[in-house]
Amino acid sequence: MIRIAIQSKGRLNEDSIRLLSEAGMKIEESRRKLLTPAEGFPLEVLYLRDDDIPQAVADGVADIGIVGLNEVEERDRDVEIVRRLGFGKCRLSLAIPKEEDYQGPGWFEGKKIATSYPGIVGRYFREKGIKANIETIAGSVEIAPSVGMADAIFDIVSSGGTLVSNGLKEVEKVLFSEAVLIGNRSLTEEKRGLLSQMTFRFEAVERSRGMKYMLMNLPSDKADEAVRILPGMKSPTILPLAQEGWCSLHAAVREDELWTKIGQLKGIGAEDILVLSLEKTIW
Ligand code: PRT
Ligand code: ZN
Repeated sequence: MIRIAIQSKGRLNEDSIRLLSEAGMKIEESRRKLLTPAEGFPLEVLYLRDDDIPQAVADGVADIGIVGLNEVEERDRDVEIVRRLGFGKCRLSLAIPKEEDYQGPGWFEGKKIATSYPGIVGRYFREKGIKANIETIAGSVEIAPSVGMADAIFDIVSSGGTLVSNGLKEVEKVLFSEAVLIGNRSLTEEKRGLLSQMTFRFEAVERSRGMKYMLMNLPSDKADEAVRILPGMKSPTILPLAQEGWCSLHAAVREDELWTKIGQLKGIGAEDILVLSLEKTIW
């Protein structure tokens, strides 16, 4: 049995549960307690606030966890970052009132910076040799400059909309973050084995994201050209059809290239093109 800590509610909760479920580890949400067993894998799920997840994993209260890299860096606990998970993407940035003239990080010398991430921004200023006053506040950081609590802020930015609506501009991007899978450093042999089975499944899920499976009929003498258009995982599968001179071609394609590839394949005579969603890709 391995225990994973995930965010109990908030931005990472849904995507964490979806990832587990797509990897064959279903959590019965209706029977949800602080600690809930998953179906389909020897896994139990511990629901915590994201702030507490790095420490829970470092102390072994949970064996592994899913949390923003920003929280891992801020808490500075000794945990292993097993892999990036590709969701919850954001950045931690310094922002100042938009009318200020900004020439570089020297602007922050002697200034007051409001943030919920004093650890990360403190390290940044130390590395740059800048002395700034860091004011730790728990929430609504973005309003601090307009109410006179601070000269600037250091906060999470995603679209940038919150900064704009508070009259601020982003001037330094300090950390790029996303959800990461973290692990305790002294897992037993058994738990290491379970973790590697989990990461194998996560890889398969991630690899299939944004991929489609295509089937089509093609004149057999165009098969070589089609192979050049569709490199696929090794190469496309080509099967003869009952009708003389025709074949069926199967291949996995990246979704962002789908329409270009379809255009090229139609151009060499492909017909009856089917596009299916791809659930898992195991290599
Ligand atoms: O209750 P708990 O402590 O568990 O949750 P929380 O309130 O501390 O965190 P939560 O659920 O808001 O965020 C969890 C994690 O999601 C963060 O630690 C980040 O790793 C990640 N994440 C991704 C974000 C955002 N995007 C995000 N946009 N976290 C917060 N924001 C906020 C940000 O604070 C700011 O107020 O969104 C606003 C900025 O968004 P834009 O789009 O206007 O720039
Ligand atoms: Zn939090």
